[in-house]
Amino acid sequence: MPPIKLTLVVAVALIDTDNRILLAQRPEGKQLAGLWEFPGGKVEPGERPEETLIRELREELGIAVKEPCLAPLTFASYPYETFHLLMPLYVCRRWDGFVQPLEGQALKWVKAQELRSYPMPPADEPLIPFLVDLLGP
Ligand code: 9L3
Ligand code: MG
Repeated sequence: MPPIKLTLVVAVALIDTDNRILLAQRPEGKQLAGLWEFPGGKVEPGERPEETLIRELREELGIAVKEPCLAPLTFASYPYETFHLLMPLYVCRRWDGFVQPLEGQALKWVKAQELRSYPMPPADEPLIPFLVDLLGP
């Protein structure tokens, strides 16, 4: 068996004051285009996952997160053909600035129980019950 290439990606459930969660649609031309995901991205060499989260949210959404929750709520794990994705899901309720689609991506704020209606990457889907548990219906 060849060694598994592990790819570490971080994702965040941004939660607003109405307990809605932000979903971002993956843009045309990217892998998994059109699917709705928890925002985030790949951990670059030398970064700690929390630093990746802060960078990705600045680049993709124009917001400054001060304190992502200290420990991830849970982890996604998904075996793609060419790599195995490991993805902690952080929860964040406080940030500075206004959420903007800086990469042209569509954005939607959705209640936990509505998450199921949005087609998601296979790694993201198993995270939904954890958010329903955290936030209630
Ligand atoms: N991915 C899956 N769910 C997510 C995120 C942020 C990312 N919530 C997957 C899609 C790609 C890989 O992780 O296969 C890297 O993401 P990106 O750098 O293309 O956003
Ligand atoms: Mg990304």
